Amino acid sequence: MDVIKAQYLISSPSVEKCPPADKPEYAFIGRSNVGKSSLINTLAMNEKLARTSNAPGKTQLINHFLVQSKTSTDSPGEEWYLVDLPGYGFAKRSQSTRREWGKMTERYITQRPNLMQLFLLIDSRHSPQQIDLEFAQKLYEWQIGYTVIFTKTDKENQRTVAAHMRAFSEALLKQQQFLPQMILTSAVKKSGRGKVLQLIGALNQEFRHPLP
Ligand SMILES: Nc1nc2c(ncn2[C@@H]2O[C@H](COP(=O)(O)OP(=O)(O)O)[C@@H](O)[C@H]2O)c(=O)[nH]1
Ligand SMILES: [Mg+2]
Repeated sequence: MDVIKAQYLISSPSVEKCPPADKPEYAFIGRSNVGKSSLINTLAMNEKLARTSNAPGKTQLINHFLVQSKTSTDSPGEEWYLVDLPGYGFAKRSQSTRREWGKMTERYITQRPNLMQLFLLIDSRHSPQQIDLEFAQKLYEWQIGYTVIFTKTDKENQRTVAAHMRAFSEALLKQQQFLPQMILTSAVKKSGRGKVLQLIGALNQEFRHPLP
């Protein structure tokens, strides 16, 4: 898949305020600083794209990007949304801000009709973190399928990354029955980009307009 164009569209305070659910949508969530915006930039091959969503005041919002792609030169182009969700685990936030974040993201994740896949980003430099496992547990309770993306794999050697991935898988299997698909990425080396785009391309084919 070739990304032809990607642009920032809008930042929304709630699922109701999001753009019409008329295109397949892919959302990214994880701790603040895990690399969500960097991954979106890597997918779009535009280093400046997701910076908009890092602007003060926009960090608590649902940030939509519109992407146009092509799978081959003679196929018609496709349009889909990338969504940069506000991160969790930001220590300086108050209890009430965290509660707001929880309500907004839960409603977005469980109610957005065109959400084809949620990507849960995990920092590959660390052994399993409680906050990530708790969030994965919530997704399991809400019965939301997701794909795990390990970020920053350029920062550690392959053995360490593999050990962290294995430990995370083992921790997940203690709380859920099946393992999600897992993809290793680096925004520095641009690795894993093809795998994520391949998955998105396949899911784009499955997209059907939701009933009103
Ligand atoms: N080495 C390396 N640094 C990364 C990678 N992804 C993100 N970063 C850095 O991690 C920091 C947080 O990234 P950002 O995308 O803003 O995280 P977000 O808060 O989840 O959106 C920034 O300084 C990025 O440059 C990666 O794959 N490799
Ligand atoms: Mg960000």
